[in-house]
Amino acid sequence: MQPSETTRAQPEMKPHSAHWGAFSAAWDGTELKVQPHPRDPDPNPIIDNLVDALRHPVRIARPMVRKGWLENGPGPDARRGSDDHVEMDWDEVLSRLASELRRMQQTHGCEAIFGGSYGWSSAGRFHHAQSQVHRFLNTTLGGYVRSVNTYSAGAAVPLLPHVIGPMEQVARQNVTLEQLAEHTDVVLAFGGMALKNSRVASGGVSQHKERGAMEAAAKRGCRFINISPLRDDLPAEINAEWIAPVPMTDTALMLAIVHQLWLDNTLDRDFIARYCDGWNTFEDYLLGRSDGIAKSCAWAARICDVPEQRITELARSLVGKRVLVTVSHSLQRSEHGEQPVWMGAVLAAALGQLGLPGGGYNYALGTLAHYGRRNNAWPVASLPQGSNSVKAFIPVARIADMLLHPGEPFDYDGQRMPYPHIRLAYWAGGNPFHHHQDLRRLSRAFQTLDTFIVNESVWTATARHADIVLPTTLTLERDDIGATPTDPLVIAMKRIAEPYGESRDDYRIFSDLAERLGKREAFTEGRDARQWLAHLYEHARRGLEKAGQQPAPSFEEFWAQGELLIPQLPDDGGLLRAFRSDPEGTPLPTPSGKVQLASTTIASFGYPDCPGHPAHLPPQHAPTKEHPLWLVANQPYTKLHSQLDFGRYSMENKRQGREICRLHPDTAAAREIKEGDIIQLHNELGACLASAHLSEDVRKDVIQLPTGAWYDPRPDEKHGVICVHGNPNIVTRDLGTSALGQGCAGQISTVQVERYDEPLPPIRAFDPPAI
Ligand SMILES: Nc1nc2c(c(=O)[nH]1)N[C@H]1C(S)=C(S)[C@@H](COP(=O)(O)OP(=O)(O)OC[C@H]3O[C@@H](n4cnc5c(=O)[nH]c(N)nc54)[C@H](O)[C@@H]3O)O[C@H]1N2
Ligand SMILES: Nc1nc2c(c(=O)[nH]1)N[C@H]1C(S)=C(S)[C@@H](COP(=O)(O)OP(=O)(O)OC[C@H]3O[C@@H](n4cnc5c(=O)[nH]c(N)nc54)[C@H](O)[C@@H]3O)O[C@H]1N2
Ligand SMILES: [Mo]
Repeated sequence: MQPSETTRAQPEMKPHSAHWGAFSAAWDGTELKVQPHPRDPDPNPIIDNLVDALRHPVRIARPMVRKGWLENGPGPDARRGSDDHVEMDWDEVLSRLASELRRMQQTHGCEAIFGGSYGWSSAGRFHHAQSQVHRFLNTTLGGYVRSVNTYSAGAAVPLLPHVIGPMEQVARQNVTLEQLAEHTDVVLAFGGMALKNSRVASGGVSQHKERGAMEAAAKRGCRFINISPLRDDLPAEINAEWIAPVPMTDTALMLAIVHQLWLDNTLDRDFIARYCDGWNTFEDYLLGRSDGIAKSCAWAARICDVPEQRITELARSLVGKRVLVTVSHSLQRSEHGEQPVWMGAVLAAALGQLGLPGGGYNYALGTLAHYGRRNNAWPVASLPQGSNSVKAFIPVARIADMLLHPGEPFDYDGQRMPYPHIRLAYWAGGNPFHHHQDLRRLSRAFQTLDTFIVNESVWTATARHADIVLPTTLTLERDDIGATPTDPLVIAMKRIAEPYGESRDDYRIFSDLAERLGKREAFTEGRDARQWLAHLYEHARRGLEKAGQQPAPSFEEFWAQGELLIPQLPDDGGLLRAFRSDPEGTPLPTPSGKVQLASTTIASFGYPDCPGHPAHLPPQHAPTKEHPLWLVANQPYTKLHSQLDFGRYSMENKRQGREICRLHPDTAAAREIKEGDIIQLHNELGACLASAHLSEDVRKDVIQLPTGAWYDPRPDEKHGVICVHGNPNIVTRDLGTSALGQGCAGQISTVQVERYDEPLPPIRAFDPPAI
């Protein structure tokens, strides 16, 4: 060994955090060393995507302006997405952008500015890009058209308050993993509880406890039933049973279970009488008095493609057991996604389990690390957003509809409103060309804008569509505070490396833009980034003191220590436990104060796609002769959404540079597809390539291509556009879940698949564009 190697100073490992967990890292100028937090029993391998991210060529080094925008000025432009960009220095780009923002506000008002900017951003509380852009638009221009709800739970968020209570309480402050480990006899997991999903949480957690809790429960004898088109939506270690119904038929399966309980007279009628409202309406539907069809096991067997006897046996096996029903977010991310969310609550009520330790209904338990945990006694600090003078909003996944149909009406949760006419959109911290459906339509939608601005650190397809691209730092290039409502460790997220190229923090970008709009003070309140960290910390520290907790150290002490463990609230079972023990004293926040097995409010909306009780509603888009397979486009194992798709762990798990698509060996054989072949998935919207992986863990009429591969479109004679990399959103349909929620329905589509024998087009998604 060279003496210089042994004596070279090793850079210090410093604490940091990401949505996939707390870690420490050190950067020596060429390589990043990353280590998960020592208290993490089950670290998330996604952490390895950071290793080669810092100086990857796909980083954006300097501000960029689209050629067409520079030459012709603001205005609708079909070149967006295929145009070249030119470099511009910071001073000039910020001045031009400030005058465009002023022009927009003065000529069209803030109602013409879309600032929804949906996306996961990074984990820190202060540099959270979405919060930054919202605060900027509010404090400098007076507001913006916002979006409500999430791609995660677009149907569940508006539905649950009508039925049982706010999502936060049904998902997050309900049955804990501790209760599951100790009390549950049977977990009926609709959509599974995949560890790849539950090891992710916005803001990050320092301990991934899901695997341990499920193992402990299984060891005690708890029975896990994975109801999903994919076998591995529950971990192999717990020996789960697998029931694989046809996608989007879960409501029928749940109805049949309740029907069987009715037949056997094993319904918990006392529970229903005391705690529920609307049984008669629901029963009329269940028994077929209202529509002539009894929702029997035989009926469901035909719809779900699950043997009748299996459903009957399943129903009978639940009686007298501590049953926990979970419904993953994915089930509601498709047409009529409201129905399984509602029916899950009805099933748990029919079993009389709501509010019992380890029992009842925990919507979305197992889909994100925030669920199933105790909540902190410390309120999470976050950047104040200022106030928004614009009242107009859209449900988040109606973005393309809004841009393509200004002024036209849309329905949402009992209201009818016109789509605002948007001329300028500002995005920071999201990637619509990852999250949205029917990407060709989305591309057309962005072409209608006068100006599209994107703050990004890497050349995503969204950045490539922008007129102005402002390069931002990665989280590793700045100081921040890591804190979530459910993990007791607050982390001093320290800067690990210098900013790349000329990239700047979103905060600095917005501060300098605010300056040019004459509003610097309003945006910054006179604080620099460091002073904001101290301010946010101090705010929370005082809150803790007020709550009668032990005094926490000062910001400087906390920063020097690198982390702080804070107290958590007791596991009290939340809203549903309180309701169970005293239904009159602590009623549910629903119209009747009880669980709504049917809802006169929802019935009064008159929506055919969301009636007044949970129902099995066949989708508009079921498989056809042309598109005979269901596509499950779920969350990726190897990354969070599209973030760091170019990173090590993600890249190692591609083949020939393509995303991997799983299909059943029989489905493959019928198409002469072998392991590792490049295949093409297509439907009426477009096509994409992927590498075929044959697996018996997939239903025969289902293929699975996760999201996350960066959109890499090429013109295609037959299909219009083909994504050569494997982004499934080229073939997902841009539909709302229903008139009630208008949520994203991107989880499921229908496609045909075949072997791709043409010469393989190169991947260009990670090459910087022509400059
Ligand atoms: N077909 C299909 N589509 C889906 C889903 C599905 O199941 N099927 N799931 C949906 C779901 S649940 C979700 S939540 C969405 C996720 O969609 P997104 O949240 O939009 O996806 P991300 O890849 O996390 O995008 C975050 C972007 O922010 C950028 N970023 C990170 N930190 C910063 C920062 O500090 N500053 C700035 N300016 N930028 C930053 C990253 O580089 C990245 O491009 O996808 C949805 N799309
Ligand atoms: N590694 C990783 N983890 C993540 C994310 C990520 O991008 N990467 N994203 C995070 C985010 S933002 C969210 S919102 C959550 C999302 O959590 P989910 O939406 O629950 O996650 P998915 O993986 O999309 O779907 C879970 C499973 O549901 C099954 N499924 C799909 N359709 C049906 C159906 O009709 N019926 C039944 N019974 N099952 C069905 C699929 O087999 C799929 O694997 O995950 C979070 N966790
Ligand atoms: Mo999500």
